[in-house]
Amino acid sequence: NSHVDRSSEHLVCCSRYGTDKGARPLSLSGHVGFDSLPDQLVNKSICQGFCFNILCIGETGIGKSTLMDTLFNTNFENFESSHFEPQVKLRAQTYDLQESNVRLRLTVVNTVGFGDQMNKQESYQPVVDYIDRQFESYLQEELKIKRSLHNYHDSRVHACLYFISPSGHSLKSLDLVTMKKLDSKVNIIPVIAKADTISKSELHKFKIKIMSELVSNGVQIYQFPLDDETVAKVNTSMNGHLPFAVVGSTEEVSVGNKMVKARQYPWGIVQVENENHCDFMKLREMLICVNMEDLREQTHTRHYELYRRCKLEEMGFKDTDPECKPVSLQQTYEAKRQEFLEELQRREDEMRQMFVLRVKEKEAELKDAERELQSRFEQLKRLHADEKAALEEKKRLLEDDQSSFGKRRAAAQLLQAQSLTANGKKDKDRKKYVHVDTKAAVSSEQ
Ligand SMILES: Nc1nc2c(ncn2[C@@H]2O[C@H](COP(=O)(O)OP(=O)(O)OP(=O)(O)O)[C@@H](O)[C@H]2O)c(=O)[nH]1
Ligand SMILES: [Mg+2]
Repeated sequence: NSHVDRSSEHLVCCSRYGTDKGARPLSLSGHVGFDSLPDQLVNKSICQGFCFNILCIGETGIGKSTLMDTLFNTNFENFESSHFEPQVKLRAQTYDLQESNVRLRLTVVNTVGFGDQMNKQESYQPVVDYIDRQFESYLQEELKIKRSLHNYHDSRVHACLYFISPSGHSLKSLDLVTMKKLDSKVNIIPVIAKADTISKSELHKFKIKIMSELVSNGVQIYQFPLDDETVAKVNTSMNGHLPFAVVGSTEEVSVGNKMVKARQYPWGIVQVENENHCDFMKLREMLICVNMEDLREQTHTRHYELYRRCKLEEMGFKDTDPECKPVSLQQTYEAKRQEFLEELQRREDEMRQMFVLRVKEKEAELKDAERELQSRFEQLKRLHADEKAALEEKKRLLEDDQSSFGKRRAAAQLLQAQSLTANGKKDKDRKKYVHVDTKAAVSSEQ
């Protein structure tokens, strides 16, 4: 049955393409088989499995983990955070889930410590950075020569559940500033958390207030798409219920003869899946059953595309030149390369000139130093010569003294010798007289 329907749809599509591209529509006279393409796609998708990433932004203890557990009918790993985290951290956990034969790789990212900072930027900036990082790693994979996008774990955030505190008053400035920072990066689905704590009339007014505040602050939230006729009606009606007021609970309570997920109070029971009690069912229907694929597609075609465009433009790539003529990537690359080489050349010349200048300066410095050394040397040489001359003079004087002293000594020696000789003669004579006298004395005694 579906084959028959789809083949007629295909003919419509072909004729649409025909008018768009100028191709001639042709009718087929028999079965060809390409009407099975959608089934081929379905089979391929089932084989590959799906991937979906949800980011939960909300103050500590607002009910993020409970809602996720309730949405996916399971117990994810939950860590209670304190209000004293020094900074906001993003905790991502990935799970493989299976429902009938469909496998879903689900990543739940939680903001830990969000809203506990004095400075609002400290709360939202880590979230912005996280989203950008996921885009960046996808872009890097896409830019690789050897890409493996078919088995790449896509961590880009497909849906962002923004948990609004059920104050019944208005949005906080942190809510507005955070959503404003994120609305061009991610599909924001605002939800009023713990909606069981707010009365029906207050909730109605609160929803209107929130929507008008979002509009007046220019915050773009995700709108359920209306282009697919099969879901346009439900999506239109659901867009009117935003933001969804949700209640989370994994506790089973017996109501009538069945067990339902509910929160029990002394005065009554709030049933999570009862549309009269809260919008939980609407959220699950819209997020998972109807628009999950659109959320993935919007992430890729709108948000990632914007990120990619800005990044490539930042890197200097453009689709057109200044005269609006189309430029290929190759041309841009060549132009960039040329620009780079010229810049390199310019820098090299600059460095060379600088080098020559420095060498000249150094040379001049060295010459000055050499001159100074030379003059110092000359001065020392002169000093040395003067000292030498003075010493020579002293030596000469000394030698003169020495020679005159020698002469005087020789004269003195001569004199001494003469006087010695003279004295010796006198002594001899005296001795001779003494000898004669003695002899005379002896002879007289005899
Ligand atoms: N009244 C009410 N309480 C709720 C609801 N959802 C969760 N809670 C309660 O709020 C408390 C915190 O819930 P969590 O789901 O752990 O909140 P959280 O945002 O994940 O907290 P952190 O991860 O620690 O920041 C628990 O006591 C929940 O039972 C709700 O819809 N209504
Ligand atoms: Mg939690």
